[in-house]
Amino acid sequence: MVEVKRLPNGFEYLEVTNNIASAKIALQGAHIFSYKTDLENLWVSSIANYEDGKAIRGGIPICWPVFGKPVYSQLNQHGFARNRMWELVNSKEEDDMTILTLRLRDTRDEHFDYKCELNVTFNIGNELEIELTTKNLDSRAFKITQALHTYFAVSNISEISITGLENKPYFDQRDAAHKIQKSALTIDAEVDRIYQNTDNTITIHDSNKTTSITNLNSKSVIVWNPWIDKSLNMDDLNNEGYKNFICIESANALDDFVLLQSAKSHSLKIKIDFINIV
Ligand code: TA6
Repeated sequence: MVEVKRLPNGFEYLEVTNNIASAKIALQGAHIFSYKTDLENLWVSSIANYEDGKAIRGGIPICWPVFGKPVYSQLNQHGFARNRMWELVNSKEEDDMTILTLRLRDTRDEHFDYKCELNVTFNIGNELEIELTTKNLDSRAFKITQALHTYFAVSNISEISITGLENKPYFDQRDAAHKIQKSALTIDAEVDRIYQNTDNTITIHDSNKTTSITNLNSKSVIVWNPWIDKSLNMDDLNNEGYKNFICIESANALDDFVLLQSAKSHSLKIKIDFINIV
């Protein structure tokens, strides 16, 4: 079942239910902010904003047509797709799987003045698959960077480990230095890193769950957690909130930008498999 729901302030979202999973996707930003199988798999801040023009702190914001705040662009951090209204253009329902496609009609901006089509397809079932497709309808080529900025719910940030990034180079956004990841990643301080030349699969090991993330057409992965001090300055994250999420973002960033020629398309695709340990 797919229903359109509205919060008292008019904020609209799609509520999806099938035999296996349920999900909530805000029309602003095509922003999935709940995906439940047995348990909730995505993290959302308890004081997140659900209102026009503000991205929800949590779930999977779509960063497009830029990731971050690159020096070559005057666009706002993470672009405008996460703050604009998308529309549902296709849905297919089976007992164990719901497939929804949303489209952003308004893809132009004074700082990104190209004609293109932007679609995102969600496959909601035993796994969560997301495909973000940009098609260039302009006569000129353009460049994008992008990310599916996933906030994964974790039981305790200090107790997880992340594998699949070993021996990979990364750009540390904290001190603007290039480094190499030596072993499995554990978190005990703020992290804000853009891993480069990444392989397809990254795994989060938690006490109650193993999450495997498979990326296609993407060679960059961002790992972010604001830790204590940064959290204190964020008005949509409470002080303890950082303990229960890790952002692992499937991206095309830095040198892994996408140069899209006229009439060509590019799809950033992820498949996430959450396996509960009983
Ligand atoms: O992806 C990591 C990052 O770019 C961080 O630098 C941090 O600022 C985070 O995203 C959240 O950005 P936002 O604009 O959603 O507050």
